[in-house]
Amino acid sequence: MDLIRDSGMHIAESICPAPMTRITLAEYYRRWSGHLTLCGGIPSTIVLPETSEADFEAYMDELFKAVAPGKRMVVGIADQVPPNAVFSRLQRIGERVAREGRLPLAAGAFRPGAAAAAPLPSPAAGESAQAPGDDTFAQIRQDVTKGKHLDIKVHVQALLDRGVKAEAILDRGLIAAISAVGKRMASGEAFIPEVLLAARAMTSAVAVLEPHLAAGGEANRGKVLIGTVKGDMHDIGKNLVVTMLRGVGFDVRDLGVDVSREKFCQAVAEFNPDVLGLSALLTTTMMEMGEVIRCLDERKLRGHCKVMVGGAPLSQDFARRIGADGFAPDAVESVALVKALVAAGASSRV
Ligand code: B1M
Repeated sequence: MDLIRDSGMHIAESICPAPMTRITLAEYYRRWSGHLTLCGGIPSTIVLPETSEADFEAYMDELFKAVAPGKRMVVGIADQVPPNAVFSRLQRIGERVAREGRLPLAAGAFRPGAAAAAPLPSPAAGESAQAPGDDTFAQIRQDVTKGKHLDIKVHVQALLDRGVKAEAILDRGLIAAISAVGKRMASGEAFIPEVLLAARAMTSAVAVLEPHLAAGGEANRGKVLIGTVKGDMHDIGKNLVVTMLRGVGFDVRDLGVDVSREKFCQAVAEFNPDVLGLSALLTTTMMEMGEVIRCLDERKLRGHCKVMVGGAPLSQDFARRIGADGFAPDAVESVALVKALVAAGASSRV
């Protein structure tokens, strides 16, 4: 970055920041803007239907803060507007630049998305921000945020001992906190080491919750093979799915993360599962799921093996488009879906 800054060039065109690449917009602006005029700054994935409305809005909320005071910045979509962009988002980008883009930008001054930067997501409908019980989870949310992987075990156990439900600890404590960390990561306020520490704390807390989340199983329900696709190292959500499925009696073989098509196909041939589960957390790796399915089809390995997909950027529609047999938005739903897929047996698609 320093070589480009010092090169004598005047313009850096098609700046494509995180989440599509590794460098945040705030970082580009901080390091280059006194020397180069920056063009771009909005990754093209942000306007694709695969990116949720919430993530699109959160990105736009952070944009003006990231490039304040805004000199030598020409906002645009890098490196081009993709053909399948959601048109209304292009309109909203224009509207927001017109409304909020007056120079000099004061970092944070025009941000309607204060909620996106808040430490916790909004409470559920019908629940006030100060609803009774919200404080109950404050300590473990803080443990995740600060990466306290030892303290969190004690705190989670204390909540369980008080009779607080494991599902509530997971949803309102752990997932709420890791989601907030993710938002800070997207806006350049949190960096990989911090996220790794948060992920480690979350993993050690889930280990304490596991026996409580997955109680009451019956043996021999069927066989499930599961893994995170090639190029993707995220496994916290996938591991929760594994815990829930094992808990209700499925025989689960977990191939881990960064699993190649070849490895999935070999394992399907050997293990002969009723269901193959594919997980992906990145918009850049979700397309790999379709390739795995194509590979299975080519090798005629989908006889009675159904394919379930899951992961935050996915949707039912995406699952249908890549030829999966089902999509589960979370670990609880994945249990119901696997039961249905095993029961359905043969070849019906979503
Ligand atoms: Co990553 N990361 N990350 N990260 N990370 C995200 C996903 C991101 C949204 C953060 C952000 O920018 N806001 C972003 C993706 C953006 C995009 O693609 N559009 C992102 C990025 C960009 C990256 C890197 C590229 C960062 C970089 O290097 N610049 C890098 C990629 C590395 C790689 O994979 N090649 C990276 C790295 C990492 C860490 C290693 C630091 C760490 C992962 C640690 C680990 O998993 N062991 C990490 C983390 C922790 C996150 C966030 C903060 C949290 C993910 C998580 O665990 N959520 C995440 C932001 C976010 O999600 N808010 C983020 C909690 C978990 C319970 O939920 O995984 O959604 P989830 O699982 C749910 C459902 O999705 C579903 O059930 C689960 C439980 O209910 N589900 C399934 C999941 N899999 C399923 C499979 C099924 C069924 C349901 O059937 C098979």
